[in-house]
Amino acid sequence: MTPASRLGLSGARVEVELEPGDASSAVRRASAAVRGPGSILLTDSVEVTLEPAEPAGTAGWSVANVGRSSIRVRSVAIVFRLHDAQPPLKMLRHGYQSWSPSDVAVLGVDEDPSHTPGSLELVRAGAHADQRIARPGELRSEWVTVLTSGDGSALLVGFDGGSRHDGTLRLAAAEDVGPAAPSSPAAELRAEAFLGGAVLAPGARRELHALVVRTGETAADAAALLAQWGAVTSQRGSARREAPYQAGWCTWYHYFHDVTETDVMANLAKAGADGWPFSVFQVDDGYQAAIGDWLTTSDRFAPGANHAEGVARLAAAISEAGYRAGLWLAPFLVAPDSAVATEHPGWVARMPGGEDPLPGSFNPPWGGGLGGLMWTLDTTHPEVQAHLEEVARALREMGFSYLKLDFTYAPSFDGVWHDATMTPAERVRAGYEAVRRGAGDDAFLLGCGAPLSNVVGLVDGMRIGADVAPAWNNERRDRARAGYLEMLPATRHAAAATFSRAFMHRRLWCNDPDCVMLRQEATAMTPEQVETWAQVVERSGGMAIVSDDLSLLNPKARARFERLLDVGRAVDAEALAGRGPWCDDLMSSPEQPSGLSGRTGEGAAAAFRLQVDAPGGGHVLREGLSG
Ligand code: 9PG
Repeated sequence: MTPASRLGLSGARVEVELEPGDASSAVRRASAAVRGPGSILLTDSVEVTLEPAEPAGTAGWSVANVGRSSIRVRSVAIVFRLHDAQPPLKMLRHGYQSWSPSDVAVLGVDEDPSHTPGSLELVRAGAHADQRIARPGELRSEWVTVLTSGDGSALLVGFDGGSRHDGTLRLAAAEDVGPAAPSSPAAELRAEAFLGGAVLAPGARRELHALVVRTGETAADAAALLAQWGAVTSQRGSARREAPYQAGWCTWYHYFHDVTETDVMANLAKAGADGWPFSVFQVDDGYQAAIGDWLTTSDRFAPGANHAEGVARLAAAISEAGYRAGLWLAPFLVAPDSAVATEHPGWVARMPGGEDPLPGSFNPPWGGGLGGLMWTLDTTHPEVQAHLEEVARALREMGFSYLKLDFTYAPSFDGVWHDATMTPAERVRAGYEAVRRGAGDDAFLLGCGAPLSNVVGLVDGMRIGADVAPAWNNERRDRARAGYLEMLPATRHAAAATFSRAFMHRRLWCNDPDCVMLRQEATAMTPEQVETWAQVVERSGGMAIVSDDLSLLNPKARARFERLLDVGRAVDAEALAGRGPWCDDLMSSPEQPSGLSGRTGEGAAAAFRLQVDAPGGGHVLREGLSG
């Protein structure tokens, strides 16, 4: 294979999509050819400037409003022609948020999930940067992608950040060539800066995140290319990547919504009595009076006592037992009947073109007055930012120095926002920034349900996959989730994401693969599936948080957790030194990736490869590999 025949990018054009100022007119598109660095006028008001940027292989760019009236920019894109693409042309579809799957699709064969009959906009909005349905035949990936050509050559294209706007890579048949057939993939790659309709005032210019482009010889280079991209993005975003290794306990995957104060106290006592080696003890969903009212407990906590003191009492009990106190909250959601929503209706974002509150999630167990429909706080509003900061500060003062921030994609939705100049990414980030201000620089913030690219530099840990469950597979064929079943809880889904996003660990944050479950009763996992998941967590080097009723765990389970910590810490130390585990079948696995290679130290004896049978939950671990 000569270098000239390798998959690459050539001739490009720039495109802009403008939103109408009012609901009646249509989206406008304009495009122009790129002839080199410099400024290009796309309409009488939109100018895109491309400049060569450092390090080599990255391109800097910006968009400006040179007209006399405000415009609303949906997206700005550089559209590259791909040269020397041989069929099958494959795309790594990296997911948008914590729970979104990452997989490989073939141009001309696979469809974007937004085309699945019955897919809901509320679900799409939480699964992609752009909640609108993709163009027919188009494949998309968020933040970064790797493409491989039939000859094996690989190409990475990614944005070097996501704090100012999301970045979506869209792969499609080249427009002037006709529909892509698997046999003739004349294709275009669209690197789209997604501004979501943010207002650009006359004279305003917005810097866009630079593009990183790297080529590889074979599909097996994908993991190395992603590691390089992760290192660049980490540095650009001042990633918080050095928090201590986390070992802990969490209520969720045993008690779920039914958790009581008695359950928490019983586990706290058991953890102390048996000397479980936890540093953090985290209370999850279920303690709160309502979604949005994070400082007041529900009736299952502090029965008969003062609910205004219940949250502080939890922190005190955990701290007294010698653990770091951790708490779950979904800071940007409010239940319609919560105190915060009824006292401050003006803090809720509005539906596009209307007065109705903007839904952010639908979760029936939460109730809330509308059967589980939750509203979204307007994180661009200064009063909301002050509120989020105060809530975080109050929790910190009670003793919670570990906060799991969940369902945090909600402010990315299309809607009417107090500050219309902010992009979806900036709305999400503004909420996280407020929490960080209140919680303090030394708090451990764990992102969850989070648009990954938006919060680099603000979070210490990040959930990088779907929820585990006390079951390997998820048999729910929920019609409301059409197209997005892989976001539903299943340990199998969490394992696939732990492999595909392994390269992020200790580059962008500490990966949270989700909780370890070691119990052999009150679970639908077989003993082998339990062991498989323990191996996935330990070999990832990521966070190790147990979520079992500790009274169900025997000394064997306890010993297994201690071994998990030994291996996990060793893998994590390698990751901190830049030698973290990698997924070696990212582009070649027929379904989701299933293998992880890495090291627990120096030398051939410390090298390992873990292979998981995704449908069945079996595994093969080989250690002491040479090379
Ligand atoms: C608490 C839980 C746990 C868990 C989080 C999050 O409908 N869904 O797609 C859906 C996905 C994940 C989810 C809940 C619902 O779980 O990831 O660890 O904190 O919330 O409610």
